[in-house]
Amino acid sequence: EEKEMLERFQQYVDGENKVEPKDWMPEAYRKTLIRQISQHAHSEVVGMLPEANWITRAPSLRRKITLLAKVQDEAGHGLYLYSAVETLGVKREKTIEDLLSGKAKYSSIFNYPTLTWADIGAIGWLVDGAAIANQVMLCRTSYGPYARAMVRICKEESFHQRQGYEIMMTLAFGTPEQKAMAQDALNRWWWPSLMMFGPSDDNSPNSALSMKWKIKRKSNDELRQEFIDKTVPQAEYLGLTIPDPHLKWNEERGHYDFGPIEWEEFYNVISGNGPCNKQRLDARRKAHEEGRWVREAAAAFARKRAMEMQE
Ligand code: FAQ
Repeated sequence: EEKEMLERFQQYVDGENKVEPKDWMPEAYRKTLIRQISQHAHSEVVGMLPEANWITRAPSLRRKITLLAKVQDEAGHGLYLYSAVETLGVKREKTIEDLLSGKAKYSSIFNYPTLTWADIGAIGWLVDGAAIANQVMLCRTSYGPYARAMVRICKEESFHQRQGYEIMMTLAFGTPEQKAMAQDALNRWWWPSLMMFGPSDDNSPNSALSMKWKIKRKSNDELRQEFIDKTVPQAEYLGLTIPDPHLKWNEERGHYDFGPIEWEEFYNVISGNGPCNKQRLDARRKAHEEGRWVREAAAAFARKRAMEMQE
């Protein structure tokens, strides 16, 4: 009977239908969604930290307002995604506990430091650019609540990407010192941005099932290539050099060829040993403790309101 259910589920998904929270789904489908969506939510929240580092030092009021709005958007994305995880039958408190204990993953990219203002430009341009490439495909993911959250998140990410590229334009077309800052930021963020797409397809244990069930609609390597193809002309426009001597247009493939990725660095970062992993988790733990009274007060207020409604 289980086999029959599985077959029917596959047909349903193959027919481009959305799976909704109360529908029957294979346990492995539920599990991998809980894993991916909660990691995604954690990434949005931890992702606020590298940029928050520059809010108080933004070079103008206008830049400060824009950056503040962007960082607040990321908090919002985290909240939609925690809500989407809850539709799968886990409490958000549990997923957050897993983040704070170091058990759950979040995107490798947020374990790198933001050393100069140009990093804020590079993050918007490259990190949000990579996030969009990945999330546009997730707008068509088979799980309804995740797909719908992605539509709105993508709209906001496009604004973030332009915000970053505009900072890069200002710097790249500015003084030689500003241009050098932009180049330095590109040098440091390029390779980590390519790692955001995850391991190469032949080393990606979750891909087979996720593709079969249409949770993922494009493979890690496909998306990485799309991102490179889209970004190279943007770097050329800025007059900046991508730090990859092997980068070259391949007429036959219709894509850019690129040099080898240092996977050892990637695995080192996702196993907790990147340059800022400890700092990021310490910051989240501190924020969680300091916010405890707010959560308790909100819960007490909700209980009081519920009692008043009964009377
Ligand atoms: N970092 O078998 P696969 C943002 C893990 S954008 C850390 O290929 P899968 C916006 C993977 O979880 C960033 N871990 O896995 C923003 C798995 O470990 P597990 C967030 C990674 O799931 C911008 C193992 O390696 N976006 O936040 C990474 O099929 C600016 C094997 O990998 C998303 O999360 C990595 N880069 O494919 C915010 C998008 N890559 O769980 C602020 C949704 C892989 O088995 C500022 N997620 N791993 O222990 C996805 O599309 C997928 O989960 C992939 C990985 C593509 C990331």
